[in-house]
Amino acid sequence: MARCILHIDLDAFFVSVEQALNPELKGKPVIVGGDPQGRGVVASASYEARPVGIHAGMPLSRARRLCPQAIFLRANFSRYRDASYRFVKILGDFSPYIEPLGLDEAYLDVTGCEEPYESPHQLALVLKARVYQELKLTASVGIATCKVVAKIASDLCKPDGLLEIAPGEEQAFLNPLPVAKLPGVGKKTEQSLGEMGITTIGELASLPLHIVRRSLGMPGTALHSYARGIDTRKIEAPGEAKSISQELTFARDTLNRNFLEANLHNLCQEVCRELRSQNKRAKCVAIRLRYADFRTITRQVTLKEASHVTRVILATAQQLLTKAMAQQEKPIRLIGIRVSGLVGEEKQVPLFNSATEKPEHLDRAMDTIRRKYGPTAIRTGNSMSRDSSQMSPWAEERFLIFGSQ
Ligand code: DCP
Ligand code: CA
Repeated sequence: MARCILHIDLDAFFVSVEQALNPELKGKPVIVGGDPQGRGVVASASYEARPVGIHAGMPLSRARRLCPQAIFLRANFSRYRDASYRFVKILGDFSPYIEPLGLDEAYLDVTGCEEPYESPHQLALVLKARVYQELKLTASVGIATCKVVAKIASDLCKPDGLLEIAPGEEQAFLNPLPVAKLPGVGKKTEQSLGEMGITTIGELASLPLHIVRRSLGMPGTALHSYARGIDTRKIEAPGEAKSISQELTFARDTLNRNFLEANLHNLCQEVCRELRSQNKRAKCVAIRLRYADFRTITRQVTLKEASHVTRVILATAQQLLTKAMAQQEKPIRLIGIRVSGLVGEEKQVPLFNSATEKPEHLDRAMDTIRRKYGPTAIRTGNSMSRDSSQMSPWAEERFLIFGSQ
């Protein structure tokens, strides 16, 4: 029996969450990113802002020039995480086979889950309606017999669309589309294929496999199958996060030690809060520094005992920062922290360890308060100085990255 896969992607996610919370923003060009005067980039743009060419990843300064009347908002990650959680929960009412990708998209295998719906199409309509009723967010949905076709379909019908590719129609659907629509085809692959005179998915599909392999190497095999509408990948439940990281790009390059430490403190707090909410501890702590010339270094150490205590992780990160700054005196553009070697609570450090227990209780109490009243409700020690006016670091902030990077 043919499988029935849905790919569901929320439209203009960060912006739509802001619009759902403040309806005055609806129907207007809205851009979520960092400070438009600074060096941040566009994270999400409303569809009203897109006709002039604004897209994710574009420097905010350029977006401001292209669309001066746009409303610029800073990203509020806890809101997006909350919406994402509720989105995935709704999906769970339609099928247990969910594979979330990032915060705002997921595959759903609904093979055999049609009951009580007349068809996958009707199921998708009900799903879209629920997402809208409960979250005030629109979703675009692709329906197909495999992941790659469902994903391309949802992309093509954005925003607020629904596109079903019937079994057997995959190749005809894909043939005329540009190769760049295939997930995995980036600028470089597009260029390599272009040099071979291949611009559409159909042209790629009709090439003999060994020619594709010669040009693109091993990844060419999968791309060649996808181009022919063949994709046997199953829906995979999200794996355990292998690392948690967060980083920050400054508005101005800096060598100011206090400023760097204050930001490191904030990043550590975020990462440790996430560790605790996942009931995990980390064995390895790494910092990442990007210098003004974009050279990027990573320094890592392994802890004697896995920890999720902010004070412990921060002390380690500070040592790494001290060492790195002693070796290199160039102004810094970006600072990041990553914890990895994650272990579950059952493998925790000895009970009644008075050295770690108190800070841990304090951390947990602070997590509760921040969850209730927002991230700025409490500041401790060094993290306070991040607010001081000569240190306005906020330019670009990516959300917490869970994964194996
Ligand atoms: N995002 C980001 N930086 C990027 C790309 C995306 O911070 N360079 C964040 C903001 C987006 C969210 O991830 O809202 C989802 O990314 P999408 O690529 O799905 O973009 P949108 O949901 O904003 O728009 P679309 O309607 O095209 O899906
Ligand atoms: Ca999206």
